[in-house]
Amino acid sequence: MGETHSLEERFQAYVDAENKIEPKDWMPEKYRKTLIRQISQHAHSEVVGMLPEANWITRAPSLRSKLILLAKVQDEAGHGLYLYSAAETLGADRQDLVEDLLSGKAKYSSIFNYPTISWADMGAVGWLVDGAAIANQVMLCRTSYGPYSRAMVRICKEESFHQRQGYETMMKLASGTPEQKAMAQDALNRWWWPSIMMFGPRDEDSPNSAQSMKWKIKRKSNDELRQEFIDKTVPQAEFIGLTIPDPDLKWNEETGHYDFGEINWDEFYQVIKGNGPCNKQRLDARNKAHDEGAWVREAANAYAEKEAKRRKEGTAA
Ligand code: FAQ
Repeated sequence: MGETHSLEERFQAYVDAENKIEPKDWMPEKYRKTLIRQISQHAHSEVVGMLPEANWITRAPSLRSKLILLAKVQDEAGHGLYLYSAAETLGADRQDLVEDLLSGKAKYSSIFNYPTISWADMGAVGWLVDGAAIANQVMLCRTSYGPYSRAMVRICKEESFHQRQGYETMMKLASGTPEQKAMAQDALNRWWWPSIMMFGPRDEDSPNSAQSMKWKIKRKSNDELRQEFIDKTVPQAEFIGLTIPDPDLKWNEETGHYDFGEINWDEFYQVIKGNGPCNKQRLDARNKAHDEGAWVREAANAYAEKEAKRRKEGTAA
């Protein structure tokens, strides 16, 4: 017991000195579990996050926008793959993680349980959802676990391209016909509150934050990141002539931040419990894709076995 205590102390001192923890380093079991939980939820979010946008690929209004959207959705798949690999370095089995997603046991970001009903939603998702994701992920580039932090560096570069393409779409619509501008405003009205919920519960209601901050898995709290995102996004909305749907939103000279209205936490908890507008649809779509992809996994396994056998025979000869 005494020895475990001193190992934990040494671990904390190592983290405090800004060293990265690598897969083969000793780590407290709870550190490992917390990371597997967070990284796998993040991976699931990237994978489920492809669905709301994939919905618009066939209906993108130009070849240019179709190409961009297709590339963006493909990037999200890549992010999911890096993140599952990062979780594997902690000893997690990818198949177990995927099964937990498909059965509805695992969480993924609340934001992907809202519908994308107009083309302007592609703008709002890129601008707001990727914008919120970047705020969170720039902080995670400095997370204490090496493989996660390195995956985040590349992911952030791609997300910032996504954010810009979303903002460009919103800018175009907002400076278009009155109907287009109304479409952009409607998308902002529907995506604003779910986007600021993405950062998770208020700090005082966040059970994992204190320990994750101590271990430097998280470098900034949920509320700090939410405030950063709001402060950055409000002027962007003003610049393109759109209105944030929050009557309580007001610049506060004293704090140097925007004050904002009350978030509907009941809605947030309903969505993460599985009762959001699209939770069922999203899980059904993932299960269908998984079932329809069975032949690809079988073929890849058969090929790997054949190659291994060939190599073995080659070495024997
Ligand atoms: N949705 O104690 P905390 C993207 C859960 S970006 C669902 O504060 P923590 C890119 C939380 O897991 C989106 N559940 O938790 C993209 C915990 O549940 P548990 C993904 C949420 O971990 C863009 C409970 O509530 N980004 O995919 C949410 O310290 C466009 C208590 O919360 C990441 O995952 C939520 N919004 O802080 C893709 C970033 N918030 O496990 C496609 C990495 C909280 O105890 C298109 N994750 N919960 O049962 C993180 O930074 C953290 O996990 C937080 C939550 C900040 C999300």
